[in-house]
Amino acid sequence: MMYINSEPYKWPYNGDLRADNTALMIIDMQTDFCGEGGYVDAMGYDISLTRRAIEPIKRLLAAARKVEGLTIIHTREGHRPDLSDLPENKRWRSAQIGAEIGAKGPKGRILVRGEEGWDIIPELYPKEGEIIIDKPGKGSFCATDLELILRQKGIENIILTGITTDVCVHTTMREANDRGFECVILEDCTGATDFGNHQAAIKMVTMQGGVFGAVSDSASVIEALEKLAGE
Ligand code: C5J
Repeated sequence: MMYINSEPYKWPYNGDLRADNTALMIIDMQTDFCGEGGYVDAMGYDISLTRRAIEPIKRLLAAARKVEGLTIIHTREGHRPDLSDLPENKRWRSAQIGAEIGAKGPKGRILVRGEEGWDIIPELYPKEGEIIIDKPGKGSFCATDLELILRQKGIENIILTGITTDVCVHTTMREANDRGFECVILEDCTGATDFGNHQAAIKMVTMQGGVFGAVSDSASVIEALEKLAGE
């Protein structure tokens, strides 16, 4: 049995934490969400709030890469260049706030696949063998093959990191929890466009005894990963 220190219960609930039944998910660490000239920057938000997750994820990813058999999954939110998978109300809303998805920005067309701003930041770029899920929405399960991959690999536990806490990370956590996956979100490996929303999103997870799973941090998970790696 192995547990990670977390709130409001020790994670995972059944102590069955193994490399081969666990996935680390790193959600949307793209220039568009945390880089200068990207989507979040264009909307006028303070990107230091999303960039706070970079260093803790970097340390976590280095530890995860040493664990043989652990699944590492990166996601990218974005749309086809012809915008055929962009709902009109999403385009309209982004235009209203001055960062129209599909329009040209300093880092290329905003949230369009293949553009500079859409890609994962160099500090956290996936290595060969790591899975990349390209998704058109907030949740990582919507219109993707994520669930098929997780079931094929026998994944039961998901460690959630990335940005933004209250939007794509939370939506993915809710989708995963409803499907029976045992989730933990790492407070220092996430960030939102508003710090109060980040805190609220983290607190929400802990309600009702852990309604969507548990909350932990990078140090606690790294300790467990080091044990799994036999260090
Ligand atoms: C948003 C995300 N905020 N990755 N996407 O639109 O959270």
